[in-house]
Amino acid sequence: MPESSNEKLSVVVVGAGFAGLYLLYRLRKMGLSARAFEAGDDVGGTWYWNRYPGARCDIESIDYSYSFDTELEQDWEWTEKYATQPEILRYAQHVAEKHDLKRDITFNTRVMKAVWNEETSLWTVTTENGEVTTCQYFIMATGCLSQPKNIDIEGADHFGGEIYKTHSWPHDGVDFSGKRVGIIGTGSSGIQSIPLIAEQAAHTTVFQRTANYSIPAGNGPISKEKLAIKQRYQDYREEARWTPVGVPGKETVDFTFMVSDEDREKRYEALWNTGAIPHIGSEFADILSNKEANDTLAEFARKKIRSVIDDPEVAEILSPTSFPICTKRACLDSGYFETFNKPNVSLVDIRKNPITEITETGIATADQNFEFDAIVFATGFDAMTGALLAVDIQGRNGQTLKEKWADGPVNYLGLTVSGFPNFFMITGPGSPSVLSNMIVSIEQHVDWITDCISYMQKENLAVIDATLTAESGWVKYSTDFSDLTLFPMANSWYMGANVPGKPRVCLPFVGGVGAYRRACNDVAAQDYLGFKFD
Ligand code: FAD
Ligand code: N01
Repeated sequence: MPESSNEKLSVVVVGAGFAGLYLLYRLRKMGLSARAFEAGDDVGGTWYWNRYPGARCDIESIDYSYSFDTELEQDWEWTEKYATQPEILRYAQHVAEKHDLKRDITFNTRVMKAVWNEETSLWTVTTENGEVTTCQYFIMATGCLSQPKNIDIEGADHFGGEIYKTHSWPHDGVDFSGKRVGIIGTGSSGIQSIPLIAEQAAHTTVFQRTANYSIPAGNGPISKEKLAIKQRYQDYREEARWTPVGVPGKETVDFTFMVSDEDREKRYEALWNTGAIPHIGSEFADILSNKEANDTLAEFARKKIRSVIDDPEVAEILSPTSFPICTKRACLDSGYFETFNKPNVSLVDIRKNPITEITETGIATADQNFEFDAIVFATGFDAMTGALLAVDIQGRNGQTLKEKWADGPVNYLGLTVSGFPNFFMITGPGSPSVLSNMIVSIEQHVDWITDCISYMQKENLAVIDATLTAESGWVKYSTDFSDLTLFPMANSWYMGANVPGKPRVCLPFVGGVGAYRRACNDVAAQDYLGFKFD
């Protein structure tokens, strides 16, 4: 990277995860000058930062991979059904090297501010080092789950022992041998890391606020049937693009109470044994919209928990009841529940016995003080909007994105925001993103955005902005869709409910990847209906 300030580019990209990498690839193919700024010191995004023990994908490797490079998809060999974090990171690094992408990425550099200039129709982007770049298009590829949630527990900085956070795990790993470890958080990150930490530590204490649904991963080698997909990979990818979640599977046509209790049980059993996270909520067409239907699957999941836990009181605490199954992202685990049968693992129900503060020596709850050598925070993210709002983005008339989104992240197609010209988001709020196989969604977004820029070049158009009417229409459509489902019943990060003070809105578009793609394609086919060009 030239050290110069005031570099002028066609496009500035923020982030070098899977989204930033593919975007750079496409922009370069179009002959545009582009640079990505990345806060980390390497590519990979999620898979660069989240190096905690047990971190791995919950979408099968055959599905969770790029489709744009047919040579890559044939040459790359995944070693397991669900790839581990180190393997996915190697894959991202391999892609960056294969396509020589790193020369257009400035690492260790956080973007702090981006301001639209109405006179020049350019964005001015400033990094934390004070470097200033101007560009025609400003694209945030900053990820949905990259901005950690602030630790909102009193005294967190008083602890004298070791502190670890799953989202920014030390690169050299951590040795917990002989240590007393406390872990706060039982979302996917907690559920993946707890069994491995407990294997090593002298004693592990898990602080659970909300019990979670989790399915056994049944990880292992990739099956012959799955490997055979490589012979028709591009057709399979095309199929994936039109499914609800970006992974091919059978279309659900049955409703829960159309089948006998016995048949339903058999179908749930089969589902459980495949560890099929993408399809868990769609075994029946009404699981995500009818609470009674949802209860049948939720009770099945609770029965599974009770069947593996020795102590009925512990089983009770671990059994989720406070939200419908699949309205928070269901987890995929390897021996999570069984871990609580170990003599050196304790569970604290902090709904009944709340954490009062973190002390110099451990964690104090209402009725007990715990002493630890290390505390692990697996407390999640300010999802979907956190990384976008962490940058001071100023659009037309000096309006900031923070002001515009004070009551929730209004947007058009989850890709653009009215009043913020030539600004795009990859997998932003209002898109299916986190409810899908994210690589499928990332590729679709990048393709749509780069096609839009090509269209503008061809038509000699300099500025694109979504109309307020189109934006309100999309927000209404999105909200109406989520209101038809059970998603609003959960205090989930999908609803912004995990971050105090965050507006409660369903952040992802729940209508599915295929329907969403159709809507985006329709807009483009009608000369970008809902946008104004200058
Ligand atoms: P990210 O990978 O998050 O990359 C964004 C990058 O932007 C980061 O490197 C960050 O440092 C950088 N950045 C952010 N703000 C700035 C700034 N202001 N300046 C400079 N750089 C910045 N999805 C699935 O589909 N299946 C899974 O199994 C799955 N597992 C996951 C497991 C974990 C632990 C987590 C956290 C997420 C998981 N996801 C999964 C979602 C995952 O985030 C996506 O699949 C995908 O990796 C996102 O890629 P991205 O490039 O959009 O964002
Ligand atoms: O975060 P989370 P995550 N006091 O928000 C608890 C993806 N992912 O990092 O539920 C006490 O899910 C909080 O409690 P509660 C995936 O999309 C995928 O685990 O708010 N507890 C919860 O238990 C996932 O959904 C994989 O009551 C506090 C936990 O911390 C997303 O990333 C692996 C607390 C946070 O869970 C986020 O997952 C990892 C407090 N003050 C991540 N604050 C795969 O398996 C929070 N908690 C592929």
